[in-house]
Amino acid sequence: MSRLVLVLGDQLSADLSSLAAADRQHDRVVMAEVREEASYVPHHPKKIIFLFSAMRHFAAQLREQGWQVDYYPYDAGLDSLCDALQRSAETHQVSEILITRPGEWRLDQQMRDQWPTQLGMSIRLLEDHRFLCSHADFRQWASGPKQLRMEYFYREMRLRSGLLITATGEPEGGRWNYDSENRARYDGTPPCPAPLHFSADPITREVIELVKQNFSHHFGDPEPFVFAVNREQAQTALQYFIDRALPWFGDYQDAMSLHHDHLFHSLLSVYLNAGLLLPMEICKAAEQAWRDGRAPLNAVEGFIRQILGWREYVRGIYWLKMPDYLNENALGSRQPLPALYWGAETRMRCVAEAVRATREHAHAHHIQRLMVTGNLALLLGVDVEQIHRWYLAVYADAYEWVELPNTLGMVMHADGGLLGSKPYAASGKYIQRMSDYCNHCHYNVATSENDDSCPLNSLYWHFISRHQTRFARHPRMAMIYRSWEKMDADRRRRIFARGQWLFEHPETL
Ligand code: FAD
Ligand code: DLZ
Repeated sequence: MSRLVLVLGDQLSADLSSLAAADRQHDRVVMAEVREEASYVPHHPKKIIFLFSAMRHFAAQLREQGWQVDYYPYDAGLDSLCDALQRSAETHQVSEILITRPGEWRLDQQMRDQWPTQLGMSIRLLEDHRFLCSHADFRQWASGPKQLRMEYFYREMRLRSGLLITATGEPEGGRWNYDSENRARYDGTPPCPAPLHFSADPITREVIELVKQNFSHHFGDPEPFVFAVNREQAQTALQYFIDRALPWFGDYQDAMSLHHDHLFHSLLSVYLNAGLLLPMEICKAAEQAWRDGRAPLNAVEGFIRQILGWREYVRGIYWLKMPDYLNENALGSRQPLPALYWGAETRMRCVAEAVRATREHAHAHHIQRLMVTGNLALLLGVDVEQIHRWYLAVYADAYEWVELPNTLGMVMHADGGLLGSKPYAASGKYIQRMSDYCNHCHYNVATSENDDSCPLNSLYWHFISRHQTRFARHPRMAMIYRSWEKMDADRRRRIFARGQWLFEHPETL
């Protein structure tokens, strides 16, 4: 009797707990490209190409290491991962199934509630040790403070990991957080590194054809496909980032540019989330660059905070709050997702650029996701489930455990302030300050009430006004409400009227 080890598409790590618990002489690995996973949202073609190719490369690597691998390509026609296990169990004497716990609640439930009956055998779910904070540790931390805040979680993670901590247990440089130094606008210097491109090998080329045949109806360009698809290439991408972009990551973290889609961002999330890289190795590589004098502290701290802090924090919140989290909608946002998110023409330059980058790269950087497409969705009151499914579909790094708290919590304030104490609502002034988009836009960012005024300005005040009862007494928003109240009543009426019209007619944006 052997055991089956199911390895999911985002579990491509050699030291995965399920592989560590198995015996390569007797047990069999199962990997499968299946309809259910490839279609639960219309994933960007580049995301599917990346995952199928990386899965095939990983399976080949496991075989080289002596594992028996049952690999079911998409053409095998399997509907679900459970069907793949069934297929392998039919041809081999199987006693048990080992699986490292999946990242998404949806699959975790299926594995616990449905699969054991369907398969007629027990499933052993193992912890995913690739994360730096376990579910149990996060739950314990969350049971302490009255208000959950990422900053305090992050400090604890710094102390636990020893990253950027002195011998006496203090934060390096004397401060925990250098965010205030990380808000520069980018004016073209220093030059951004050219994005690193990997050329497609025969495995990837075959997958590109498969995806073009089967998923051409999904939003997004399948080619050019330039991602790393195995661990070695992902490590090259990490080194490239550390050498060429990390020194400026902090300064330009919040900047946006018409001419540079990626600026100094790492583009590592897609590899990290699939398991080709591990969070601690990335953080240690960044810390070492600082210790060697190759990158400044504000950059390295800012970068480590994203991975050790935000990434672990949103995962903790997801597992703490699911499944109810999915249904939260504190601001009652129910407007349909405008067609411009799927590429329909818009005269808003910032939005057009973010959607174009998304279509071309299956990537947009954090500020584009948060302050452009996210801010617009918040101001327009877009239905939370629709915008969640959009973010889950269009980015190559998107998995529900990381995407949902960012969308529902950080962007839409649908959890009532759990992830961020106040909404990230912003007018066009923010975009103007952090980018060069407004100088090349149809709309006028200096006004709010005219036909050609920046829609974000009118919609911002519309948002402020329609949520007055909820936010007017919020200590960090009181000043905004005072400005709104101080405005001339006629002007206020005109701005609100334009906001209302845009709210009802987003197709005109
Ligand atoms: P960098 O800017 O180089 O940051 C370094 C790393 O930090 C990233 O690779 C990522 O692992 C981590 N990180 C940074 N910010 C966050 C964050 N807010 N939450 C979690 N990890 C973070 N990230 C995903 O990995 N998958 C998603 O599906 C996803 N959806 C998002 C949806 C919305 C609405 C928003 C606002 C953010 C989302 N993010 C998501 C977070 C962030 O935008 C991406 O991690 C980042 O843009 C990836 O590009 P990068 O690797 O160049 O990141
Ligand atoms: C995202 C994805 C896609 C598109 N396809 C597959 C697949 O065919 N087989 C597979 O094992 N995993 C795939 N994945 C990743 C899973 O959806 C992911 O493992 C779960 O959502 C848990 O995070």
